[in-house]
Amino acid sequence: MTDKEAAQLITGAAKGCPKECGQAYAPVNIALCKYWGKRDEMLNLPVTSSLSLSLPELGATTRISFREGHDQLFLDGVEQSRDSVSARRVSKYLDLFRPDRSTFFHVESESTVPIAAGLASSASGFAALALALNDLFQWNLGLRDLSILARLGSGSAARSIYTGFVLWHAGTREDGMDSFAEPVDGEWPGLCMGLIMVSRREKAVSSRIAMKRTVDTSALYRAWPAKVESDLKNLRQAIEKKDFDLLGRTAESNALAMHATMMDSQPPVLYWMPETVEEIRKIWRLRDNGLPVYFTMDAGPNIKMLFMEKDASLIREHFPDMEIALS
Ligand code: 2P0
Repeated sequence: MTDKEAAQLITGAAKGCPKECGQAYAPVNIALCKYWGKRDEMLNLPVTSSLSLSLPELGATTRISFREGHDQLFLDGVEQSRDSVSARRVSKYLDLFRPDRSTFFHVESESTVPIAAGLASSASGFAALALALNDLFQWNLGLRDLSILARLGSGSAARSIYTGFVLWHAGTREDGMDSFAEPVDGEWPGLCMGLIMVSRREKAVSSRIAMKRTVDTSALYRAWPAKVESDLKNLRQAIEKKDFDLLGRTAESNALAMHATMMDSQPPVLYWMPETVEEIRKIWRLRDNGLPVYFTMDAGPNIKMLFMEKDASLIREHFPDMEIALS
């Protein structure tokens, strides 16, 4: 099945009279058990399930309306040239939803996170775009369908449809209709995530390319599905029992294993910078001294620390530049 057929399967039955402008907000999400590797590249179907935590304060607000001639994309108030990577990627996604070939869109998106700095800006961006399209066309789709539509733009966007803990089911169907995200029950007051920005520069290798290279060339990747299965079990148990050490330990180990598979690829992918290693060693030192703090990392050099609110002031003393993203 193509991505266009998948989109039509979902939106085809939806009736509604388009509005002048659609608008939506979607949060960033940080995976505690990562999505790394696809079983279908066109549909962004993952090899494994994944589990994330949304950061409600960080995200993208997107407005979309109709226009003539060609698509127009503004990111944080700046018009993107039509042949830029971002404009081409958005237009390709909008192709899935054009009622006819002469319908074009004006899209404006404001993000509270730096684009392509390993902070999952494509996840909130495509989730907000899918939700804004639903508003524009007045499809009134359910969240499960919207999660599938968001996935067609970027895999991790499937999870940014929700707040809180979110599980994205890998699914087994070839058409991907069972590969959507759902919220996981479990409020966790006091759970904090702090960001350490090692670099705001755009990464040299996109996660899409790094993921494919890992699947194609890493022998270590063969162990990844079993690792994910066990980590998901532990994370669900940690969320249910509010076992912070189990949550932190599992998330940290999952991120390190993902990076190990990248480093094992040919040619190798290494997102870490010297400061990344310094900060990791600092976190481990603090933990050895009894401070419960863990980290996770995505496809970039930046670090997301996990800790409890009761320890926040101590953590801030050690990491004065930390930005608190969830508390
Ligand atoms: C994640 N990442 O679970 C993992 C961990 C990066 C590291 O999902 O090709 O931008 O658009 O489906 O979603 C980043 O990959 O990739 C990602 P596409 P995406 O958050």
